Amino acid sequence: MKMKRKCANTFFKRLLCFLLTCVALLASAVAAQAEGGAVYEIFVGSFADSNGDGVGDLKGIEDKLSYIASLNVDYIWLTPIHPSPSYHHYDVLDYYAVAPEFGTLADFDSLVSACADRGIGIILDLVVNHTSSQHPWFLQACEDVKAGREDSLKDYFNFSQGSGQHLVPGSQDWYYEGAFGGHMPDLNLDCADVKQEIASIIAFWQDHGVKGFRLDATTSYYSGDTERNAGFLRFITETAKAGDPGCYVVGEAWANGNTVLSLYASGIDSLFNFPAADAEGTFIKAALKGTGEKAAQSLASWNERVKAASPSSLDAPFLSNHDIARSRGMLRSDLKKMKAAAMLYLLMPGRPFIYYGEEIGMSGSGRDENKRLPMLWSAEGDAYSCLPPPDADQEQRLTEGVDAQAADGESLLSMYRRLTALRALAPELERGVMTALPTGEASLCAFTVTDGTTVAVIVNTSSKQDAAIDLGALGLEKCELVGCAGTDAGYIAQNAALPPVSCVVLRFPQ
Ligand SMILES: [Ca+2]
Ligand SMILES: [Ca+2]
Repeated sequence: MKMKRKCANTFFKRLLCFLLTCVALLASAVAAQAEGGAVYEIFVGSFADSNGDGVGDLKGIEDKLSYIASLNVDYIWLTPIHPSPSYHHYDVLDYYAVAPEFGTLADFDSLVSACADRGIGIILDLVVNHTSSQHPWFLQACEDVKAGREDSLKDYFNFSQGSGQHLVPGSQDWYYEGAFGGHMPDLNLDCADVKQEIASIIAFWQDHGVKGFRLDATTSYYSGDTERNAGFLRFITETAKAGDPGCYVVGEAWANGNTVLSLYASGIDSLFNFPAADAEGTFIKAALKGTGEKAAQSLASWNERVKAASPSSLDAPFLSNHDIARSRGMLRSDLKKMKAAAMLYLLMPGRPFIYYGEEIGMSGSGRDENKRLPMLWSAEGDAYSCLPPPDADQEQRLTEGVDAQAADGESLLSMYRRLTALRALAPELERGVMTALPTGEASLCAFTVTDGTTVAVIVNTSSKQDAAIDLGALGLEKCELVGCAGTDAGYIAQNAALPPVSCVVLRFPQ
């Protein structure tokens, strides 16, 4: 379809009028705090090592804040920072402390303060389905259950006599629940004292300036019982918001769409959009095959269901995380397809999550350690480079680190920066209502998002073909240009077509 000349002229005139304004807005948005921005997930031990021991740490993150801020993020999610016997720290020994290899509580306070100066909030990983089997609570509880002590810590965990998942050390017939293995005993979330502990942990870190929590393993709170899981999510969300009404709570429910939607009944702010992530998810499939129109329909339907389940919620789209293979492999190391995937998830309504290293196209698949390889600051080596997690059996295949990509306007990193800056100009994207736009072009992911005002997002997911836009037919001919990426505004105006792997954001007149 070709756009009518009249529409093109109208659009071109408006474009010229607003182009300079947009450039100015873009510059100011980058300098100031981003609004409706993304979250940057950092696997702490693999990001930036400030003291040369090979392990990423809090001081390293603080030293790299200007880099993180260049991605226009509102929050940083830190994987667990607490003392733990494991490199990933998801089995916690002490919820009120910072792991010595990551730094001190003073380092944490310093990081929080430096982030606040840039308008960035810290999200902590709240791992309360289970503790470490070396946690003092569990060690004491095992002694209590063996001794038959009633007024004790034995109610903190789920013990059973005669049969069960894991034998209590030193016992012949007492067992305990550990859904993720014997080293991670499940807490008894019905225990009033455990709930009080969780409330104290939340309050402790809020006192230290934490602005949000990412809840680990929420479908394992009560395995297989979505209603009780939603009930516990409600307890945590209400507790966090009682301490700080602005606290942001996002849950990990690695489950099918219906389960995720059911959990939104808890009133939690966000649940990760697992159905759209990973190799079989909407974003990767659309970027691989160029099926943007189908993606728009499916994502609009998802967002409608999320809003219906909980009107105040916001979707949390992402490509990959520390438990999922790097999207580079799924996208066959094709830079164009990696850019298309970035356009899709970074311009979605809600709050997108960027897993560290995705913005430069890092590799890693197979065992978990490979999904958590050191951030590639520079192929030549960098003072902040970390060692790989122990037992990683893959090397980093990416050869151009942050330094090289920052200097290359055509790099994936430059595209991420452009897209997150563009997102910052469209705050409607955070909480707005999404509606798919029927373009009739299979490669175009086109939709509007309304939150008072309305923006239109159009992404050409094809890596080979231009895609025509009939602005008049879509009711977009009076829209103002907010910005674009992968193309320049003049090209759009004159050809009314989007080149391969490009996107445009427009705003409807008020
Ligand atoms: Ca270190
Ligand atoms: Ca559990």
